[in-house]
Formats: sequence, C-alpha cells, structure tokens
Amino acid sequence: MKPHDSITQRIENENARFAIKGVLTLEAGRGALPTVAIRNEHASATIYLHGAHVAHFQPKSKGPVLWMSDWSWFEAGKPVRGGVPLCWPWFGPHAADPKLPGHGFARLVEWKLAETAQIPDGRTRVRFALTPADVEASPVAALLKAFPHAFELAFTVTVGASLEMELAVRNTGTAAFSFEEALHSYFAVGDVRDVRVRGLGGVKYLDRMQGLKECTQEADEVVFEGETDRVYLNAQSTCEIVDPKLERCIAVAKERSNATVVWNPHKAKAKAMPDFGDKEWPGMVCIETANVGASAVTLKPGETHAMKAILALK
Ligand code: TA6
Repeated sequence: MKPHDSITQRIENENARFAIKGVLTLEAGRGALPTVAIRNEHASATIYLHGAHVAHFQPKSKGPVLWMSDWSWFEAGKPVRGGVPLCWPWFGPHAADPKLPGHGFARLVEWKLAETAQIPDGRTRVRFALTPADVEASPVAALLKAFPHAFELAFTVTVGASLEMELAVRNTGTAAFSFEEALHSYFAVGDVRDVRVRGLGGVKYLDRMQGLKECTQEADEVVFEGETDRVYLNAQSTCEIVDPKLERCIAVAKERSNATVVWNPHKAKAKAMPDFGDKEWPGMVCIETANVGASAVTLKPGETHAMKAILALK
C-alpha cells in the first residue's frame, strides 16, 4: 500500500469514530500528517496528532493568533516550529544528558485521539492521550530511558473565541516522579520590536542570555531589543502581548503554572536554526505556560496534576 493510501485509510477510519458533522474532521496536514481540523461558530483550529500539536487558532473574523514557521519540519520524531509545542517531561536541555533532544519527547511522538465533543455553548473539545506504550512505538522510544516511569498524559483542547489547553499528568506507577512541562506557545505579532508584554513587572527571572543569572523585571513591560530568553519564576499572572502593528492585544492566562517563559530568537539565533526562516523572527514571540526548575511538579503514585493555558484576543 502506498503511504498516501495508508494515511487516507487512516483518516477515514478516524473520521468514522471522531468526526462531528459540520464542525470537526480529520484531514491530512503538512507532511501528510493526520490533523484534527475544527471550524465552529467561534473559531477555526488545526491540531496535529503528532505531538498533540496545536498548529493554528483563529477566532472568527480575526487574524491567526499563533505563529508557524514556513520552514518547520512536519515529520515523526521531529519538533514542529510554531503553534504550541508540548514540552514534557523536561524543559530545555535535559539536566543529566544535554545530548538528548531539548524539551522532552511529548512533542516528538504521535498521540492517540481519545475523544471529541461539541459542547452546548458552541465550543468544540478534543482530548488526546499518551502513555509510555505510545512512545515505545515511536522513532524516539530510546528517550523513555531518560524517564523510566509509568504515566498517562491527557491533553484537552477547547476551541471557542478563546483557546483553552490543559495538560494533565497522572502517575500510574508505584513510585513518585517529578517532571517539567511547558505549553510553548508561539504567538503571531506584527513586529516584535514594537511589542510589549505586560504582567511580569517586578518578577524575578533567569536570563538564559546571561547564563541563567537571576534578575528582576524592573520595568512593567518586557520589550525585545535583542535575543530574549527568560524563565520568569513564581509567575502566576496573566500576560498581555500588546501589538501596536496588528492593533491587538493577546491575553495569556493560566492555572496551576508557576513559571512563564518569554522568548524571541532575534536575528542571529533564527539564522542558526534550520527550521526557522532567517527573516521570520520579527513576526513571533513565545509566552510559555510552564512549571520548570524550582516549580517542577512531583506526583506520588495515583496523583494527577493539570496545567491550563487560556489564550484570547482582548
Ligand atoms: O523558549 C525557550 C527555549 O528554551 C529557548 O531557549 C529556545 O531553545 C526555544 O525554547 C526553542 O527550543 P527548540 O528546542 O524548540 O528549538
């Protein structure tokens, strides 16, 4: 069977189980990867089963909220550059083995589509699931050696005028484990050099541009004058991306997240990344909903932790 036929057959089978007439279908996306395509009265969205990756979110009669590189890979075992990568069970370089892929394995493997539903207020809800068996069956099975624990992940996306994403982790094993996590959201902006981010004034952060030196956000607003890569600690507030060029403001609210990561690669780093166009960096900013470092999460057997992000145009 030719690869195209297999994806066509795969999509037909999944549509038979999960399609919602006039609202949700499974379709082949970039790289012929299966996607969940949602078009409801409030918004449209596209979510790849690969990484349970939200690649597109656009409220009705508005512009796209999320940014996606034209140079992104769309291949099993590789991260997607844009949308909302799921970073789990570690963030950034692996503490013990920096040779491992950054940001863990959750964004590198195909998740199972578990449930779709149209809820009474017109929003559409989709739930994806991941267990060690799914990772074992992927091109990056070896990464389980870096996280030898029993877990169940559930990622639930609710598409309305706002986009709600919840990453729930359950310890299904017999010993406690700790993990880091981030909803690594890439937002589309007119020009990052004009953008200001509110909500982090006075908050301490680790500045990756200064070797993770601890600093304090003195100004009320974060501005972007060069490569900016900061992990704001003990940060629970809603952030607002003020974008004068697109004449809009994006609110990034959250629940059960104690860290916020702010990133723009600027010119040099963008040029150094093969999956990031040299001239794309002014068009994006990352505001990431996270629990990393001191806010890493520890679960005893049977415990669950769920972190939520809510993205909305103000
Ligand atoms: O967003 C913060 C960060 O950790 C940056 O240091 C940069 O590496 C970015 O994530 C992208 O990481 P990736 O592995 O997707 O290239």
